[in-house]
Amino acid sequence: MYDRSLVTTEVAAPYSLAPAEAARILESLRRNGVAALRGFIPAQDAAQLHDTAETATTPGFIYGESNKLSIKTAMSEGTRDFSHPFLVSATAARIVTTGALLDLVEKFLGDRPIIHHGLLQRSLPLEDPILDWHIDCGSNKSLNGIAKFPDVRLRSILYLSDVESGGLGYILDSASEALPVFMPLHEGELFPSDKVPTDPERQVAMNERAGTLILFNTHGLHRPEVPKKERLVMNVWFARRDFSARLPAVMFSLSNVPAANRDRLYVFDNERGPETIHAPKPVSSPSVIRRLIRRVAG
Ligand SMILES: O=C(O)CCC(=O)C(=O)O
Repeated sequence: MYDRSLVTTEVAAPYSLAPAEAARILESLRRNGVAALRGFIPAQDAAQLHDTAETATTPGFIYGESNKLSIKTAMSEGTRDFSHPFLVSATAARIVTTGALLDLVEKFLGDRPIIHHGLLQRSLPLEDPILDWHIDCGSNKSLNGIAKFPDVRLRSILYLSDVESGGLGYILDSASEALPVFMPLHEGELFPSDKVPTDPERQVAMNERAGTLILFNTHGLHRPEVPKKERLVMNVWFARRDFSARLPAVMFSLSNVPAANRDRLYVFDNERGPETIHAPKPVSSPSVIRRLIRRVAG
């Protein structure tokens, strides 16, 4: 049974959770499927990550050219995404290797967590919603096609700007009823509106200040509410080690992980091994073809 009063916890000291705080957050995750941790990330760290996220989600941004990498910002309707927060930000790497957070995630998942996916995301102001109530059962589509995976995962959204509109919308205690409805839907089919619980007491819109870390069970019904202003966040999906889909390796820089957190490096070890490599199809360069044509013609 849901309990709205448990959803928000004021965390007394950043990056740590007193036993009573951890117990309350876990209870909210178990009963409501969602919890907001106010003050878990100090304002100055949220501000630093905000600036990195702003740069990395600027159209045209490319990371790693000096190393012949070219990781680009991905554009979609209403959002700009950069998929490698732990390569570009020591704050991002510190957050996901923090013991208090990982202990909590482990208790919820029942297994040592691995990172399934991470994302710095800028949401643009909108007039109308672009995403309605749904649950996350997905994986990396280029590795797994359209398959849905029922594995339990916990997602975190860290607000990097103050969110006064367009926060995460969540329906409390909806995971166990939503999963069996969502799984058989065809690709692209929307969650049936007559199956969305209507009790307003079960619906929360998480408009919170920068530095608030929201955790939620991905099987609970959720949607982004319509943002009136730009919103910057970091999204991270945590899975159990036995997650059933193929996963892309999680890229991080060791120099971004504080020495004191290195016993938690397992969070990057998603144990699927690297993506299989394929030799490129042979291509003839246009200049070679032009030279051949010139030789034959001339
Ligand atoms: O960003 C949000 O507040 C929620 C986004 C969402 O529903 C999704 O990406 O699945």
